[in-house]
Amino acid sequence: MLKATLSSLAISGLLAATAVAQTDAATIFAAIDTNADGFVTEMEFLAYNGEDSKDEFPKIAGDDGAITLDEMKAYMGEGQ
Ligand SMILES: [Ca+2]
Repeated sequence: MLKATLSSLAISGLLAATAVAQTDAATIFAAIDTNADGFVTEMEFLAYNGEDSKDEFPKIAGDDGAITLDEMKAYMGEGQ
């Protein structure tokens, strides 16, 4: 139940980010990082964004196979 709720938040957050690039990256990151270890794995990423986002994951994660908050911020244009 909690997972479904967080999923909705993450998806609407990412959609908002795409639309206006103003959404708080940390909020979205926390929602996607379900085990709160500070890394979003491909499994976590796809669980929240769907299989259609499979090509998107390596663009954000780079070569290490996990997305950090800094990578999320950079992707969302909050890299400063
Ligand atoms: Ca994680």
